[in-house]
Amino acid sequence: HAADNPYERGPAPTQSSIEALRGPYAVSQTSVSSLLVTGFGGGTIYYPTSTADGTFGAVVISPGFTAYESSIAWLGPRLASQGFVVFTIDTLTTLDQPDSRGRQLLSALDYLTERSSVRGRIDSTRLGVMGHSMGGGGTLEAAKTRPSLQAAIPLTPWNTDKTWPEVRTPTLIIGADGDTIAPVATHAEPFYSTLPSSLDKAYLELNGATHFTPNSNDTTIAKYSISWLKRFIDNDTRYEQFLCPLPRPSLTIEEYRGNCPHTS
Ligand code: 9J3
Ligand code: ZN
Repeated sequence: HAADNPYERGPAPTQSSIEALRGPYAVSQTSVSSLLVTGFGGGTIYYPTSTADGTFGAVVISPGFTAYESSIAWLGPRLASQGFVVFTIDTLTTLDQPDSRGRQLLSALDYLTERSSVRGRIDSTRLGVMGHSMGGGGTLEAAKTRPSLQAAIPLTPWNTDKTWPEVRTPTLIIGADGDTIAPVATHAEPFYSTLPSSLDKAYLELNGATHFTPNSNDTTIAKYSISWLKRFIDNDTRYEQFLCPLPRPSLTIEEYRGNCPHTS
């Protein structure tokens, strides 16, 4: 319980609590104008309304090529209501490439923890990154640059760099079996395989899914993202039960790879 882990937040999880459209925390939001920040394109911060439970870990999420914050907005309240501060961002231009998106994720994290109106609600030692497509490629870039990050979740990631042995951040890569824009055979799968074998890492391939599945509310993406963020940003071992033993193939899971039990 909380006496053993000062970072755990919220009640003991169940299958239904991680699948629910909303978690236990009521969520507020505030928008960040692109005119008032540098290094990224502004966005929306979703955060637990109450301050009664102390500080929370935080996650920044980047959209993909040609896309806006709106394309990943569903993740804001869905993750924040489980007990995280979540910042969905716009990029400087919609054409920015993964390396730029990686730098923008880090600029947004720095804004969030150092200057934003919710900075006092965040534990700046417990941070993560996520992103869709080129934003997922940027997620890997951000983790490579800043090994102090606690969790990374690339969603149907796209990158020309196919090898990620430098990453030290626990990483859950989510691919889609029907992705023809970032096919898993040339993107998500080699990204996963080239992460260090000693790293806490996992590969979830969605069944019956496309490149754009991460752009709509999706319970499989949500439940494993929540579990990964809780396990590695909050050190909350109550969520290990959803990650190990490895989930079996199902109607929504084509394949799941990983190393269990987790070590960090
Ligand atoms: O962010 C993405 O959707 C990347 C896939 C893409 O459109 O690449 C084309 C260069
Ligand atoms: Zn590489």
